Amino acid sequence: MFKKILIANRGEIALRIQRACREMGIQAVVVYSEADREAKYVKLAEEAVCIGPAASAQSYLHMPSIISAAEVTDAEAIHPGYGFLSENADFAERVEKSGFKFIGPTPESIRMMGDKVSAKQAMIKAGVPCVPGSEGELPDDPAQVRRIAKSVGYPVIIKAAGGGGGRGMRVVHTEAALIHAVQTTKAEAGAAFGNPAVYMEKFLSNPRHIEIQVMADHFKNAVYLGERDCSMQRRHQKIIEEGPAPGILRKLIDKIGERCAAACKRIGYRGAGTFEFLYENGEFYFIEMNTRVQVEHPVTELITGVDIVKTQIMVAAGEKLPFTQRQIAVKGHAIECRINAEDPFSFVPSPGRITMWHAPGGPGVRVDSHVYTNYFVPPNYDSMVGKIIVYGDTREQAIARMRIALSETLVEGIHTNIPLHRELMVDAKFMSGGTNIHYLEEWIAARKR
Ligand code: MV4
Repeated sequence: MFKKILIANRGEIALRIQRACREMGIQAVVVYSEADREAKYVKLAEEAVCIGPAASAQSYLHMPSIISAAEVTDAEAIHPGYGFLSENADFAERVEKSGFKFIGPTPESIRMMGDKVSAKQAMIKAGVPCVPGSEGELPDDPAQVRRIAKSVGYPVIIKAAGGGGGRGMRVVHTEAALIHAVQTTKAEAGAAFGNPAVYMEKFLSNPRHIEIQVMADHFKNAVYLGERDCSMQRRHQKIIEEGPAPGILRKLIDKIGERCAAACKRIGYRGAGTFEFLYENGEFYFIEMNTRVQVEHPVTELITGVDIVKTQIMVAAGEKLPFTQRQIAVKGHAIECRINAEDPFSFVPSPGRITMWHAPGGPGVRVDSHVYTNYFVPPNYDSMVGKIIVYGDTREQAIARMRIALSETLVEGIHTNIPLHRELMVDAKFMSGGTNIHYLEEWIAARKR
């Protein structure tokens, strides 16, 4: 096992990874920007290296500074967390070329999934069901593009191969609008991602966003760890995630999960990964794969008992997965609320000094957060200040525990979205379960303050 790991991230995930290291007897080195000097993950670390100014481009995204920090501290491996460099294949490659282990999949896997066209082609080959659409990249010939759209059936969606997470897509309802939409999306994709390639899919109007967590090792063992429902989102920012997904038959999840695990084996995937699906009318359609640990990983940890971050580290060190598929069972229900420093009505970020932070507790309540009373939330990064994750035997119990946890949470000095979560936890449609990806935005539009 590694003796020392460098954590190339900040905030709650830097603390989460540190906790896994501590449990495994591994020394953790953290890096921080000038804006994060006072962060809890820095204060708690046995070793911390300042890697630059507040701007991410000059600190958490600056590969030479991070690799130098690993060199001067004699770390053996680098954990990228989520966001920042976590899905940057060039970073993974440079980490390995500099003699460190990258805690994640190979650069080839990251590259394959970063290109949404090659990701989809790999999944089709592996028998994972995908949204019907163009076979690969759209050709240049407008006549051919029209023919493809006609056979897919309107409405269609044009997506950039280099996009993902909601960036670089355009819905097209009629043939009259098709060619202009393709050209605009291509131009934007070329400018934003350095890759003008686009592809086409049937546009699903009211899907849910369901994702399957997987873990794989170097020995072609791959296991799926159930699913999460991440449909409660606004502008592609998830705010509530839960597992299992309400109302979806376990048999169907198992069928899809087995395909995901088989796909991992086929492509030589290793580490943690997430298969994102749209779910509509009882069918699953693969859209993208994430090659990192995700913000919402605690939901899966609570319903399966697997420590995802520890397992990532074990696998990266060359150990076998410590469990088989037969040993994994989904039990109970977990819900995560992301607590953001933002106005609960306008969603405008609300950085600044937290004059009072009191975290909730009690049975089945987990809080993953890096903040504390007197902490200054810097304006330079994502507004998430923590996550409240609850577990219950049933979904009803989990919701009840979340209501209590939210009512116990006291934050002063900044605005947070806790009032929004409190309203949603008593919303009739949320309580029935199974709302789609549009629900939250519609609910916000109709909300009275
Ligand atoms: C779609 C779709 C409907 N049909 N693809 C948005 C994020 C990116 N991961 C894929 N996205 C979508 N792809 C087809 N063929 C609708 C969305 C979408 C969405 C997906 C998941 C969660 C929230 C969403 C919000 C708007 C649109």
